[in-house]
Amino acid sequence: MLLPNILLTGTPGVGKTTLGKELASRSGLKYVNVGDLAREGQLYDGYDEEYDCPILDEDRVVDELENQMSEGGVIVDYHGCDFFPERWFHIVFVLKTDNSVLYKRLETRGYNQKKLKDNIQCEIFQVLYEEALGSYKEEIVHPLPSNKPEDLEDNINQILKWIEQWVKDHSS
Ligand code: DAT
Repeated sequence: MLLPNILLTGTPGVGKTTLGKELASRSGLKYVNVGDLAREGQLYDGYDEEYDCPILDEDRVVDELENQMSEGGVIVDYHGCDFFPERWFHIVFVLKTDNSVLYKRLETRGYNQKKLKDNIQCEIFQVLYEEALGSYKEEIVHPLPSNKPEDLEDNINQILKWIEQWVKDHSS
């Protein structure tokens, strides 16, 4: 059976991991967290002193994922999306969270003032939404509200329906 690949993107803290894991368990699709994958495989290319974090080796991440992406049925979670091959994804969801809600979530994570400010600005300026629109066909990029538990439930149900329809359309 052919299965679609789904990209979940958005500013850190918007709820990609929460949605991705729940969606994987309810749909049977595989969940890949690119941050975890990079950490496990040390897929880094230097260190960013300003942001105090390792720099992702994007080419090695793409190589690492290529086989399973061509098989299909993968949910990818990452706060960036312009370096993945466009052909990988059948649909792209950009999660969005109100600033005050996002601020509290990131504060709870213990982010310092600079990291908090940068990420809130990233959300205000819709950086990831613009990046997704610049990297994929507009008609496959969908914003999703991600403020409260009901949003999570709605998003899951909506995506499950989309997967079901996609599978029907691609079975012959
Ligand atoms: P991300 O993977 O985008 O960094 P996350 O899934 O780790 O985000 O979520 C960050 C926090 O927000 C976490 O404590 C769970 C919570 N959260 C996620 N989606 C939510 C929703 N729809 N309603 C309420 N809380 C949510």
